[in-house]
Amino acid sequence: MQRDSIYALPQGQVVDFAFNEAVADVFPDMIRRSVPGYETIIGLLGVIARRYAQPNTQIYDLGCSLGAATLSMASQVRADGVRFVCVDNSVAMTRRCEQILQRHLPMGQFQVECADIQAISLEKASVVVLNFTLQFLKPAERLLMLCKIYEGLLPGGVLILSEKLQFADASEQALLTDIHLEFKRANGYSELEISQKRSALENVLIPDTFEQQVERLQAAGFSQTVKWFQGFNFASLLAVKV
Ligand code: GEK
Repeated sequence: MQRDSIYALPQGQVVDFAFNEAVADVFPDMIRRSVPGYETIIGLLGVIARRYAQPNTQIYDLGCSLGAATLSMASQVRADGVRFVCVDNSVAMTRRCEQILQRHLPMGQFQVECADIQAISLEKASVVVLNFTLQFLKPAERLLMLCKIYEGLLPGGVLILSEKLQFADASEQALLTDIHLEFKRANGYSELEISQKRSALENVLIPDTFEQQVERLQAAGFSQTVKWFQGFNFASLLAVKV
């Protein structure tokens, strides 16, 4: 695994974060050292998919990056005739994702598409994963995305939605941000790396509160929403289409 040192040297002007070749090269290390609980979420969402995957349906991994969620689900799902559809709009990610999945899954069991997740249509979906992806869409476009997912899900289907959270209560926000900073320091990031990455993400990753997430899921049609994981200011929700 290549170590992430993208923000280790001072950058005159920090430009907006992009999922380019340099990021794709170090992505597994970057996300593991930046998102508390990432590896646990990846492992456990496979178990959730195992519970909800229906035979002869599709499982969508939206904003798949290198396909970690798909690999976890593929190792757990027992239902027959399930196909994985992995979508990401970064060609650097989808090229690598395709190669990784080819090594682990039979051809015909998966498809990797380089596309904006807002432009695809979902069909016969029993499980949809948005693992830290919705937060990169413009806030005004997020509800429409969830409505589209709801429409594409079969009855009994589920959405697994993981997001960085912000908190309406200022002291809760300060406390969890502070612990998250310590998590990054504990994982070897310097103060310079932390502050340059923060600037790069400022206009790109816009977090919502848990309450906003639940309201939006309900507005999209999901009648049951459960928070099944939280690590500091990062959480994962399960939304069920009854
Ligand atoms: C994982 N789910 O390892 N359309 C398609 N892809 C997008 C869009 C969009 N509109 N916006 C962002 N992306 C992965 C981790 S990373 C999370 C997901 C992070 C893609 C983007 O290219 C990137 O690969 C992914 O969403 C977000 O479980 O880096 O914090």
